[in-house]
Amino acid sequence: MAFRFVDFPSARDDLLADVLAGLAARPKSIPPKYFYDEAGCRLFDAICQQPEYALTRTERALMAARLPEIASAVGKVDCIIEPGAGDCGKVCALLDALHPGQLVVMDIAGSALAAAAEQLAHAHPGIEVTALGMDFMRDLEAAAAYPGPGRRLVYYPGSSIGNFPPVEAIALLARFRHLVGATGQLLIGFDLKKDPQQLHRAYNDAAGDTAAFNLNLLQRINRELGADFDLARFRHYAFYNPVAGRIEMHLVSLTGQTVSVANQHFHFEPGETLLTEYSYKYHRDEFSTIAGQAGWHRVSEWAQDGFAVQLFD
Ligand code: AVI
Repeated sequence: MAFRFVDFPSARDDLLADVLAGLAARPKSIPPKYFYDEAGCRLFDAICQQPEYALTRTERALMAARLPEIASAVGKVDCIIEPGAGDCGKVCALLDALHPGQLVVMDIAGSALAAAAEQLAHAHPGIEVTALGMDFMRDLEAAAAYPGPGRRLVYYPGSSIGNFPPVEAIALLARFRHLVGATGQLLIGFDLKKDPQQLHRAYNDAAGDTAAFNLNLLQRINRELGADFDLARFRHYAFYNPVAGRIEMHLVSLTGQTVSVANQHFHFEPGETLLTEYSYKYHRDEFSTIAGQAGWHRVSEWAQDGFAVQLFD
């Protein structure tokens, strides 16, 4: 088995700076990447089990059903690179279909990533697995040093691209382009525009898992930064904005209140919002157009039940 883990600890010290900057901004906001502490990862898994949130299930079904076609459209690949790989659960099927010599996975939750990637390396002894504990939004370029020579494929599933506003999405896609070079490819999954009521339900599940996931962000800030958010005085509020083509997720202050974080004080008016996440939805051609602005050219696409996977070179 060939496995290595490289930690970039300095890249993960931004929580305090980002929270202070976000609370000073108008509207107040906190980047969604901070949802994923241990409890947040568990809650996200619970969301994916909810009947209203079909995104993850649909992508899995699409990938399973179309894998042979996808593999033949991709062709020979030497290294698969997955930013934000989490528990490495999505890339397994691709490894079995594409047989690359190398896999490079990155995630901000370095130790969870390392454990999952090591297991993957055990199960695929022919693949050299590198796990990078990093915030790829900061350090993506450093990942270029790990794949060997040959053809690279960035795999970015799960509609994670939807969590970036289009201008930032284009910038990230351009960085992927640079990472894989002229011969490289991008295989990306994203959620499609659909009935707003269906989208609304997906982010307001009856079991309350999305609400708990959203509120857990405040819990994390209390625990890790010694803040004093009173969770009972904030409410999960998510809705689909059809003009912007996005779900907006907020935590709305139910009262006037002042919160302390690292000895700094932030006042919330009653009804004032803390923006926690955008989740953009696209038409198929709309997405290909923004990828085109980042230097990608669409080769193939597969779509099923409101979800699409597109392949670019
Ligand atoms: C990870 N990301 C694609 C999810 C989404 O749907 O935007 C995160 C999520 N937020 C609330 N529910 C799920």
